[in-house]
Amino acid sequence: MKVSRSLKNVILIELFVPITLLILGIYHGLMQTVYRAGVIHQSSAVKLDYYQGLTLHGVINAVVLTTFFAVAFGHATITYYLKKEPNKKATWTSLILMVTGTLLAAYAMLAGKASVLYTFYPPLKAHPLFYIGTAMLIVGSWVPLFDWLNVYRQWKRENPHTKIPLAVLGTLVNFIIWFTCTLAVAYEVLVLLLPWALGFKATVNVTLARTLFWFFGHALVYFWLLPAYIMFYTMLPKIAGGKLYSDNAGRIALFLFLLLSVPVGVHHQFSDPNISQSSKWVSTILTFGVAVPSFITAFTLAASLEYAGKKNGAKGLFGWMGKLPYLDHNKYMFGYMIAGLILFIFGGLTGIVNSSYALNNVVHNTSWLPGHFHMTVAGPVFLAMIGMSLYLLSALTGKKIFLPKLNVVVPYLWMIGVLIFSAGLMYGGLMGEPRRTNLGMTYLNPNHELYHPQWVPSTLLALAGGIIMFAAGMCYFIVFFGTIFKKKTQEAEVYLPDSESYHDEKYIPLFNSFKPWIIMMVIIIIIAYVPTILDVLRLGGPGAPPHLP
Ligand code: HAS
Ligand code: CU
Repeated sequence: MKVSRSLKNVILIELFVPITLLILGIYHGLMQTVYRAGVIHQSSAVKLDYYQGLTLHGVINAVVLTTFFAVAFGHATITYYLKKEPNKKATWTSLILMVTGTLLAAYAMLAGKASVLYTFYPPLKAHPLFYIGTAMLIVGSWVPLFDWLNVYRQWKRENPHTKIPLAVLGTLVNFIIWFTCTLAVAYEVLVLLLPWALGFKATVNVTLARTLFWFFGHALVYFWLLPAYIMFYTMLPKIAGGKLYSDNAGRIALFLFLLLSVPVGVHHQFSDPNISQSSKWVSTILTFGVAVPSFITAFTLAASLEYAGKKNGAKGLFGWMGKLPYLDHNKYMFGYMIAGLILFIFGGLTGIVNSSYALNNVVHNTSWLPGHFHMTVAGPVFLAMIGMSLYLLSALTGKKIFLPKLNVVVPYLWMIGVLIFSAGLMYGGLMGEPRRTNLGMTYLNPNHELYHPQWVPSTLLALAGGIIMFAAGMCYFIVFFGTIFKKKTQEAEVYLPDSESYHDEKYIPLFNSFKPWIIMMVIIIIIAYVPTILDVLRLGGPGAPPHLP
């Protein structure tokens, strides 16, 4: 379908800005592995501090790229499936807020005044522009939700008994989760951190800030994941040559995410002293609950792919795995999705280890954690996002993909890199290797009294994986920017592959309405979070002394 010039430009800018910044983000990812392995002493390579580089890496890759992409992809799904465009003023207002916010935060980080990592825990203090920039990025991403809801209501009036298209349901669920969870981080930033950074307040309640952050922070990971899930449900079966095994399974999974994404944040605070054990236990149980929609997804997608493989001529129990279009460069989105899914099997399993209250003691704050989250956010999320960015770029500009045969191997190269990288980090983590620590300077220096030889092989393994990931990243940039410079050779229009469903499932009102689910979501959040906040307020939190940087 054709889209207006204005919407096309908004989406293209929302893809171009974060992918360009990603060059910096990926570079700092490589440098992390280099410094941690002690191969190069940081100050000899660039003047950036270790934590400054890590902040740039985390904020650009995990916050900027994901937020911009979610908005751009949301515009595409709403427009394509509801056949109505979002409001022009709203799309531009959102874009301007997000770009300005990103530039302010980027200034603070590049100037070395906000080396607080993407979690910005106090008592680490950033320059006020970092907080203002982040708040603008978030508010900018709220604007489309309210506009899309208008478009949706209008569509619903015209189509009262039609199923909400799955991709639209997913987009709206995702942004409702996002709006709910970002209220807490907005409060943290505007009421606790900004007045403290500006010098109006002498101290800050550290535990309260962390609790508000994680109210946001866990839901954030599903805000990253759901655009990928939308692609897996609606596009993957079709591209593989089959059908979606169950459309209702997709609806149930998405609504379960709406219920359970927010109230589980305390599983990041199992080691925080000011939260009671009962709140932590509730968080473990609810986290096991939020893994259920991912299990539903795993089985539904496997069934859909099995059907596709068999339609492509596969025989036997596992023959379907060999009859999928892994290296078909015309169907490159398949590779970007399947490589992510394979990584997510391991990302999901390690997540369940993390969420088990007792086991968490073994892995918390070790390098096991970045091992886990590179197989989630740098797995299905990242691959789906960069693959779809390329797809939308090509569709909206009418240009063919540059070097398609290189493009089709990028996701597999990335997958191999992440598997090696994460294996190294997790192996080290189980031997106590800390995360967020520049090991190279002390622990991996044989002449230093803190020398830890057991972390040498693990950090070298992570380095090897990091180099492969970097190489895959560079190949992607060549394809993405090469495509921009190609000549237009086809109609510029958006087409999103839309899988038919295998079963003829009836219209079920409960799976086509948001209200009952939103009410349940609020109730579960209250049950999980009121006792937690009371714990934090009752047991107090150490205030940060004013002189800390
Ligand atoms: Fe996590 C920490 C628990 C999912 C990201 N997580 C993190 C952090 C990040 C992150 C960034 O409970 C670090 C935060 C920080 O900086 O401190 N996580 C979980 C659990 C899940 C989970 C239970 N995490 C994610 C996702 C992320 C993400 C998704 C990003 C997008 N995580 C934790 C916990 C911590 C944590 C604790 C805190 C630990 C600590 O101590 O600090 C679950 O949602 C996972 C469920 C997933 C599955 C897998 C389903 C498999 C699928 C693939 C099927 C494959 C097919 C292909 C069909 C059950 C869908 C087959 C075809 C072939 C051909 C083979
Ligand atoms: Cu979490």
